[in-house]
Amino acid sequence: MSPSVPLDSVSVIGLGYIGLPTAAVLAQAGKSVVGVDVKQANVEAINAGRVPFVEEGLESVVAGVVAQGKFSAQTETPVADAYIVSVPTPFKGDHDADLSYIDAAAHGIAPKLTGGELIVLESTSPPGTTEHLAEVILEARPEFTMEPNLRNSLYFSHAPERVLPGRIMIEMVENDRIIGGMTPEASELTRDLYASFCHGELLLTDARTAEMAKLTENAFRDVNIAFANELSIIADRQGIDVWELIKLANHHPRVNILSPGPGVGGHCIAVDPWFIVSSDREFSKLITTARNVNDSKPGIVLDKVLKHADRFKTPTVAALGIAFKADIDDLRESPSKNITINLANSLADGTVLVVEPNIDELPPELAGRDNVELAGLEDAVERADIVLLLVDHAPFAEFDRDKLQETVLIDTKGLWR
Ligand code: SAJ
Repeated sequence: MSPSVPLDSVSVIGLGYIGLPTAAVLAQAGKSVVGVDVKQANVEAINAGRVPFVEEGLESVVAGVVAQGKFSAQTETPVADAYIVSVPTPFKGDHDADLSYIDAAAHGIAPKLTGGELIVLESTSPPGTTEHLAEVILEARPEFTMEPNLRNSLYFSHAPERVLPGRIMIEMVENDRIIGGMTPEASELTRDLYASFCHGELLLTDARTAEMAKLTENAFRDVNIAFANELSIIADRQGIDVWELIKLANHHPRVNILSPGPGVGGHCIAVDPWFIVSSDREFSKLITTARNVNDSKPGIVLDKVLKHADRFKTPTVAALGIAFKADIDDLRESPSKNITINLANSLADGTVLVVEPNIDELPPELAGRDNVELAGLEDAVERADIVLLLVDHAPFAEFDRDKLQETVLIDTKGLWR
């Protein structure tokens, strides 16, 4: 049985891609939620019912719960029954996780505690990070303990998020959820809190296993994409169409190869496997190699484009898509964006036409350059000597391929084959 601790008021620390939707669905489920973020501009936008990034279905829920008075945002950590820490965990130069945002959240929470609070870490983290969070808080407040069911108990757990950007509002509610407490009582309390909005199965384990499970999911995906990317490199050198190759191989009942592309981007799959590597460098050979294969792919795509561009005196390249994956506006850790930047750096006498239907202006790294333009699809394809398809955005899939007959086409996603 869970300890009898109230879970009516919740504070979500970090109102980014995960924290804000989590806060919104908790408020929708009837909790009194206060979100905390260091960015004053985001706090103000949220309190006006606006969302500072694009995520299908999120803004209407945020606007609704703000209007009902169930959710507000501020820069100071408040007193609450439960805290959800959802801050970034980037990696440092050596691929070790940077836990400074978690430490800052812990220092914000510690002075507010009165005993009996639940503190959940949602940020994707290396094994041992929930324990680290508990240690930081208990060091600041030595009068508390992790021992359950006492007046001065604190409960710590890890509940990693597993939602797919673009489908967050659906997956937040429907996906099964792994919950790993520092004690069984902490797991049970966390289950009670998440059951208020999550209809998926709530799977209880310990904190270390939960941390590793999240990393394992993304490393599994990274290793499998690396296999597809490696095949694409080998097939290209052999004059074999990798898309046909994979399609044929996938007819085998026990083969299911993923799709190659220009590289792996985003803040999750390209990052999380390094946390496994940094926790055991000696024995994570396959995971390290997969990361390196995926990280090598943008350079291989760039070399191929430059080889073709050599044939033209002043080459014009249309780069179709700079987001990190299809049908989103997220340019973070985007291999397509990096290829496009390197292309612009390499083609001093050429022009790069960037086609990205999900943005209105070029990102700072590409803006203001003489040889780079943000262009429409039809216009760019008409003007280009080389069309480089980098992202399988829906409008590209609908494009009439007959218009490409005179142009060199490099299709990294196999969309137009
Ligand atoms: N990609 C390929 N080939 C594929 C699939 C993906 O090249 O066959 C590329 C994409 O183009 C993109 C990258 O991989 O650049 C990652 O895209 P994704 O859609 O596979 O995943 P993310 O990073 O948006 O979200 C992942 C999800 N994890 C898994 O599917 C195991 C999501 O459920 C997690 O919650 C999220 O990471 C996270 O926050 O960790």
